[in-house]
Amino acid sequence: MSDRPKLYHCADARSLRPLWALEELGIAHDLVTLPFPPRFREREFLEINPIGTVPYFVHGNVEMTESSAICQYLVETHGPTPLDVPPGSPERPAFLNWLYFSDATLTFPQTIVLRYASLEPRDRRLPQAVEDYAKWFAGRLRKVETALEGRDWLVADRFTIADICVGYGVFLASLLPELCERLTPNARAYLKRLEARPAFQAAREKQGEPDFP
Ligand SMILES: N[C@@H](CCC(=O)N[C@@H](CS)C(=O)NCC(=O)O)C(=O)O
Repeated sequence: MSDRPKLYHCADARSLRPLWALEELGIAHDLVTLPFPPRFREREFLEINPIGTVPYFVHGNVEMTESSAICQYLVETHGPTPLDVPPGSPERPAFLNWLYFSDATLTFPQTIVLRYASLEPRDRRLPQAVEDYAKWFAGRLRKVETALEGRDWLVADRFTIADICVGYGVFLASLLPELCERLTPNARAYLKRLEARPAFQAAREKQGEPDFP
């Protein structure tokens, strides 16, 4: 495939997962950073991605909209790499579970908190939803906290895209006061290790100024 991958992104949104993976893998790419939410603030984007979400990823005739799936695609197309845990590895089921867990289970309650604590106009904010889903997030974070007991990374004793995908959720929590206060000790130490990675720093530098929360 000859085309450079192209990633549509909003600063610090879930598209940070594939942007960070691109940086970790050293893949030359084109980055388009949009204002958040692009559905309202960049109407033409709907002609490119009708659901209006980021990430939106294009590579030749490949089009993808799921942040964790794009990370998986990148390691599979640009590997072999230690960031992957390939089929046949004993840790593969746990690895896949973290990839799916990252968005469907961990980030889902975070989006409710973000939306009803700060994105909606003041008269549409829902403190009860914020409190309930912050608690829900904390319950789900317990799985991460336990997995990191005595370990630096989630699976296979090394940094993988599972850490990018789940680690993004921990990073996002640190940006939201209602969730930051619920971050537990192992998760906080994990976040420090993640933020120290040059590829994470490069991704955040390239994306420009965040305009949310
Ligand atoms: N499950 C998708 C969710 C994508 C998604 O909802 N992205 C958010 C950004 S964090 C978005 O674009 N929201 C703006 C909107 O829905 O208008 C993924 O993991 O990438």
